[in-house]
Amino acid sequence: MHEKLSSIYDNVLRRNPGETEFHQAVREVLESIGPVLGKHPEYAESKIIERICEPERQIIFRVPWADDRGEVQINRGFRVEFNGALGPYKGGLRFHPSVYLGIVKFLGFEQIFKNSLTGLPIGGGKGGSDFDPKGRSDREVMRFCQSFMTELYRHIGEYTDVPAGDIGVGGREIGYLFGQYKRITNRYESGVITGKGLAYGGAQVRTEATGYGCAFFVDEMLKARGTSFDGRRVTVSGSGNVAVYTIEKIEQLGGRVVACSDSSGYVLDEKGIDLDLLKQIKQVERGRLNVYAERRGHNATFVAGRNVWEVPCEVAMPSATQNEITGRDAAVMVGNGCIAVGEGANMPTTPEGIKVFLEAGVAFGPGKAANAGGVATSALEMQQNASRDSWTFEFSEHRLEEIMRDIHDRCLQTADEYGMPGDYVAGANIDGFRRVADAMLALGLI
Ligand code: NDP
Ligand code: 2IT
Repeated sequence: MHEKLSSIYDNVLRRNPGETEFHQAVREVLESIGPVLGKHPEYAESKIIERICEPERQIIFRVPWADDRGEVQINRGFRVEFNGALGPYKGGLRFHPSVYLGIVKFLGFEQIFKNSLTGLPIGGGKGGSDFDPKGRSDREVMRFCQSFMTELYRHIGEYTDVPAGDIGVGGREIGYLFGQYKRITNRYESGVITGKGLAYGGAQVRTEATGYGCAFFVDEMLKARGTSFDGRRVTVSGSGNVAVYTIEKIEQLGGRVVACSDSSGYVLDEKGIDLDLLKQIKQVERGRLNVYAERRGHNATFVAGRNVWEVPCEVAMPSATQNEITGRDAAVMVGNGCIAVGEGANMPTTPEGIKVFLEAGVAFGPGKAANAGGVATSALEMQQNASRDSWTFEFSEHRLEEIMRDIHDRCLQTADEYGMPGDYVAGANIDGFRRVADAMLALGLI
């Protein structure tokens, strides 16, 4: 790492003790942007990087609620408003027992550069709670969401901060959150949250956008190497929102997805995942993946407690959570003939894993580029809400495809410009950083 950046990184470690995921996300960006400082001394002079590493505002609050037995439960809520140079803070809410400040800050930090890469006017933020929705009734989830919003509402707004979903926060939760916001404020402020249902201000393609966008991004990487998804063997981790629509688009593009997972294990289905069955189990019944294998019969097997990356594949789409591909997993994947990786999840590959992929010449699409289709389509939802319009599915999907192609091309061009051809990690970090840095310079000492 560039000497100046290394001392900035040491300061980040000192100022944010114990927040290992945040450290990892910062390190990855700082390792890429050294060459930019050579070309732009004004960034270092005005301490842009030090400022970017310090969130503009961090909100932590108590979320009390009563479960179905009447017992009082207490969770912790977070919203980190990281950088508002490009637009209102924008980023999802994650409900998962592992959530703490270090996770929210890593996600918020990634979001700054991802949102910048979309080219749309959105700043970076993230939030969530250590609430675990698993096994909770709809009514419990509703009471939790209402209590969460009873504090959060005073910090957000169409022009201030616009949350959306992430792990554990899908259409059901967004509905309850928006309902409570509307009730407290007595405003039908559609643009305050994205991922809304189509019946009340949601946008076509937002549900599908992250997965579809990630498949489009990998399709572009494959095309850049003169090949395609056609006939390729693909594995996907997770079986939530991102995973399901990644599988759907890859099947449409001619690929065959043979495995997907959840935190209990993975399912192997050599004939290709039956998407209707997967959606029924995961989206309607909110069930576990072993049920998929039971109902699919002899075509599929469920492998409990093991890692989906042991299944040989040509293309891998990690779509579950952070640090799910280690250096060892990556080496196994490369050994099995993996030629491309598209990160649907945020930071799913460890630094050691990224190194293995890049050294092996794998086409590696980092999350902040490859999964930007979700937040980009959220920005399109904000645009439709602001103009009280709604676009067709076809038009919205076409916009998403254009945005993903544009991000892909800019990552490649930027990597070329800095003498690192084919390195999408460097391309994404540098291009995302430059736009935020230029806006911050123009806005004075903010
Ligand atoms: P969902 O809650 O819909 O699905 C998450 C999936 O990942 C589930 O299958 C879940 O399994 C699995 N998973 C979650 N945590 C773990 C864990 N600690 N270990 C193993 N498996 C786990 O979330 P999304 O699909 O929305 O999000 C998936 C990833 O994509 C996240 O990294 C998120 O930040 C990222 N992302 C999401 C976007 C969106 O628009 N939703 C946009 C861009 C990125 P189980 O049910 O067993 O826990
Ligand atoms: O990580 C992400 O980009 C998201 N969870 C989506 C954020 C958004 O505001 O749509």
